[in-house]
Amino acid sequence: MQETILVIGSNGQIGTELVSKLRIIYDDSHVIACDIRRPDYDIKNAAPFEFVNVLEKDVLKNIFQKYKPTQVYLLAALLSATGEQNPKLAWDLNMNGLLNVLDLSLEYKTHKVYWPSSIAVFGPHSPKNHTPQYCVMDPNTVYGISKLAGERWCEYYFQKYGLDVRSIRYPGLISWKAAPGGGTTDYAIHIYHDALKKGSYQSFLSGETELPMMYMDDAIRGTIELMDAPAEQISIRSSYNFTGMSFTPETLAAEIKNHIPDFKLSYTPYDPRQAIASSWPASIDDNYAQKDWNWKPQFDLARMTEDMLNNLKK
Ligand code: VAH
Repeated sequence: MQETILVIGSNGQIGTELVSKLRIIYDDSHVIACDIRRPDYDIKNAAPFEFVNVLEKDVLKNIFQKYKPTQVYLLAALLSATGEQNPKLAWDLNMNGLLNVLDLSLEYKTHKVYWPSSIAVFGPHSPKNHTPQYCVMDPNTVYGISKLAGERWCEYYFQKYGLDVRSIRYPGLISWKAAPGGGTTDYAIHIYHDALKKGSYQSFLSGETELPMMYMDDAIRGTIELMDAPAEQISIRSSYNFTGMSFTPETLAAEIKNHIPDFKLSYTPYDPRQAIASSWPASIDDNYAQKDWNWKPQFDLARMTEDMLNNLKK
């Protein structure tokens, strides 16, 4: 059965790499990149691209009508830091964008829908270490609130209407190909760029702030492995805990020093993103992902740092 896949939010940090990977696996012309912004690459020669604002349901409906997608990935969202600067837009985009896609996926009998959640769904009263799949979740960012509500809607559309929606609670994602999207974990990307450019970095998170993280290669592979798993193996229809590693700015700097011995890490004065990071888990228990669809990360801090620096040097 020929797959036709819509990737909405294709220009973002995840979308850019997901589209490239899907176009290797499936026929180029059957992976349609959709975004509100024109992509950086030359769209005249690249595979299908559609301008889509996921809040314009009539425009979105025309895209579903045109392509009759068998799979839809909805990645468009405002992340934690930018969401706090524009709470109502973050809620509107993250929530109503999802509901538009869920409704149209039902209407057009899309086989599988993917929607990312985040470890931002946990809050100050969630267990801090090895945070379990089920626990108290009191997110205090609009981003986290919208992702927690979105998880409830995904499970509802599965249980009530049988829509095959799948989701992962991404940790902080680190990559070099596309710019990060305004998150709290973005320090772990900027540090590599500055280490090469300036030999130093001023972190907006304190040195001992431990957060769950993952290299983008692992995140993309895990996402596709989840989407390829047989439906009967999927026991979580809200969103799977998922992680690669945990580290602090200090341990990250120490690893960078193995490559750039004179690298200096310093800290900015208090930054609002510290409060967000402090409300999140330090580490995640992703035993359900391991059990249900055999999740295993392949990048640790050392291998990620080597790959990041080698690629950014090019
Ligand atoms: C953010 N990168 O910082 C995202 C992610 C867990 C963090 O959700 O908002």
